[in-house]
Amino acid sequence: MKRVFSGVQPTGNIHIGNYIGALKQFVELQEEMDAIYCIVDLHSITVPQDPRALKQHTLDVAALYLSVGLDPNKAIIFVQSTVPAHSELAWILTCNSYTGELSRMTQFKDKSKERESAPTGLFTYPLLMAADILLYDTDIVPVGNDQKQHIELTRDLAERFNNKYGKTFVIPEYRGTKVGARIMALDEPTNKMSKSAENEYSRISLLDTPEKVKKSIMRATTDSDGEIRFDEKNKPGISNLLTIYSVFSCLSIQELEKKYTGCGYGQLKKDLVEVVNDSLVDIQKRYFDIRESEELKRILKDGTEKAQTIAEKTMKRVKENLGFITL
Ligand code: ATP
Ligand code: LTN
Repeated sequence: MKRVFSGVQPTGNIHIGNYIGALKQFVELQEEMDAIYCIVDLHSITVPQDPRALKQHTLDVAALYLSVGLDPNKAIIFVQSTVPAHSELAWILTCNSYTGELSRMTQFKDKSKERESAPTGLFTYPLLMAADILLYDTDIVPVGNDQKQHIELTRDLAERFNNKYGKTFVIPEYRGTKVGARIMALDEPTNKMSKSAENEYSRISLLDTPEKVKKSIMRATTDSDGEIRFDEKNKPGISNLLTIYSVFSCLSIQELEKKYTGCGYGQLKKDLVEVVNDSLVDIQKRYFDIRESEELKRILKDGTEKAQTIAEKTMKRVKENLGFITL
């Protein structure tokens, strides 16, 4: 059976971009693969976090994993920092990587641009991500399109290591969704929808109220030509709304274009509000049942134990191949 691994940062505001680009695939893939899903708290501290909020957000993401349909009987769900091997392997990969290849990562370039001085962790972030993936002999990594370059780097690192030290790692593959691998911001549809964008109306979070969803969609930036047609280059706003509509309604983009021929943008937006809110109601109901339950911590503890067992095996192989002694 193939293995799937992925992770989400506990930085709050999980939005429909995260859901469409990543979480929805996680749920589908747990049915056909050996699935491991992580809450990557070590990644989140690459930028400053408030310790109390971090704790809350970690449990929030865990509860959201379950609310969108991850099943602890089918998938291992755990928190990254509870398995120390992630940091250990990240160091080993750091020593087998080059600053040149890390400097080419577009996420680093984008995120460091916003700051006067870039935190070192932001620079070495992809090595920790590679460690996450390689620790579990991962075949498939479902992520949004923004992470594709990190998966390519992971493949390079694994191949380099295997060539130098003998076969140690499985070479993983990127898996993106056909529709929605990059959901755009509602206010500026040429930017990706992001958790950290200042304008809260730029995104729809999974825990948003129906009123907030309505405001965000009704305010979404479109264009002035008035035609409902999918054309990402010339009509990024409408194309983004059609993509979101398609994912939540299970109608294809072509079906939607047909349905809305001759209609105004207002009608499309009004219907989209309803479609999104209907889907979020179910997720939110499950979320509030799970979030405060003891069950949640039990699931995470169980996940740590299972992940730890797999990670230890890989680390044994890595250390043996590197020439570290075992006593
Ligand atoms: P930020 O934008 O603040 O950096 P993020 O929204 O990218 O954060 P992550 O936890 O880093 O959040 O991402 C979780 C998953 O969601 C990743 O697989 C990522 O590729 C995916 N993802 C993030 N934004 C989008 C988007 N706009 N469209 C599709 N997938 C996305
Ligand atoms: N960098 C990813 C989160 C992440 C991840 C991973 C995804 C950390 N480790 C391993 C897949 C596999 C992001 O979403 N920004």
